[in-house]
Amino acid sequence: MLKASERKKLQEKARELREKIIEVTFTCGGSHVGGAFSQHDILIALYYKHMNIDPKKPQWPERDRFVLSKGHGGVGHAVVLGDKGYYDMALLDDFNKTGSPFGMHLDRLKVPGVDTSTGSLGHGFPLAVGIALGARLQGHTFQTYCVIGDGECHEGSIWEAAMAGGHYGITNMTLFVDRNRFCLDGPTEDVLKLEPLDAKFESFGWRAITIDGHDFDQIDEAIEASHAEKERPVVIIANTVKGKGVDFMESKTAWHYGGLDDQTKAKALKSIRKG
Ligand SMILES: Cc1ncc(C[n+]2csc(CCOP(=O)(O)OP(=O)(O)O)c2C)c(N)n1
Repeated sequence: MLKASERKKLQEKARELREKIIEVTFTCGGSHVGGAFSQHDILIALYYKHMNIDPKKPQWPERDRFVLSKGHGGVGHAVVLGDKGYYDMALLDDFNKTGSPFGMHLDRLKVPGVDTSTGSLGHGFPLAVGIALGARLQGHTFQTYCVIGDGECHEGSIWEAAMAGGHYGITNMTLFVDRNRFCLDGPTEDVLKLEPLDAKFESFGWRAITIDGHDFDQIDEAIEASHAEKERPVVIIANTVKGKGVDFMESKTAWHYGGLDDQTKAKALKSIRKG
C-alpha cells in the first residue's frame, strides 16, 4: 500500500505528463496517443518510484533497464525521460520532425535513457528476456522491466520469448501487458482472440498477476510481488483504458493514432485537468 503522499505524487505527475503528451501530439501533428495514455501510469510508477536509474549516467551498467516493446508509445516514454532530466524538454518541440533525435519510435542511439530501439512489434520483449538472462549470467543485480501491448501479443515472437522466459526461470525481469483491449484495427477479441491471456502465460511457466493498470496501489503491489518472486517470471496483466484521461479518446479505435487542432487540444487538456 502506498503512503498517501506517494500516491498523490504519482497521480499529480501522471496528470502533468498527460498534459505534456497532448502538447507534443499537438505540435508534432499526430502521435499514438491512445496507447501512450494506456501505458502511462505503469511508466509513472516505474520511473518515479521503482527504477534504480541515474539520468546523469544513462549508460551506468547497473541501471535498471526499461524496454518499451510497444515502441509506438514512444511519445509517452519521451515525455517521461525528458521530465526525469535525460535531456532538455524543449527538444520535444521538434518531436518527429526532420533532423530531430526523436522519431515516433525512439532510437537508443539518439535518445539518452532509451535502452532498446523498438517499433517493430514483437521484438522488444525477446530482447528484454535476453537482457535479463545476460544480466543473470554476468552476475548483475539490476531489474529489467518491459511493457508489451495486447495487440502486440498477436506476434509469434512474443510467445517464443514467453517460452524462453519460462524455460530459463527469468525472475530478474518484470513484464507488463498493457491490456487496453484494443489493437490498431479494433478490439483484440474481435481481431484475434487473446483470452484467457493469464492462463496462456501460466502455461508457458509464468506467474500472472492481473491488476487495474491505472490504480497506483495495485501497480505498486504487483511490482513488489514480481521482485519477491524467486521461481517463475512474473507477468502483470494491467487492465487499462486506451486513451485514458481524455474522455473523447477513451476506448475509441480512431484514437490509436491521431492529431489535434486548437479546439481538440483545449478539450483534451480540460478533460485531463478535470480528472
Ligand atoms: C511488426 C509490426 N507490424 C505492424 C505494426 C503497426 N502497428 C503499430 S501499433 C499496432 C497495433 C498494436 O496494438 P497494441 O499492441 O494493442 O497497442 P496499443 O493498443 O497499446 O497502442 C500495429 C499493428 C508494427 N509497428 N510492427
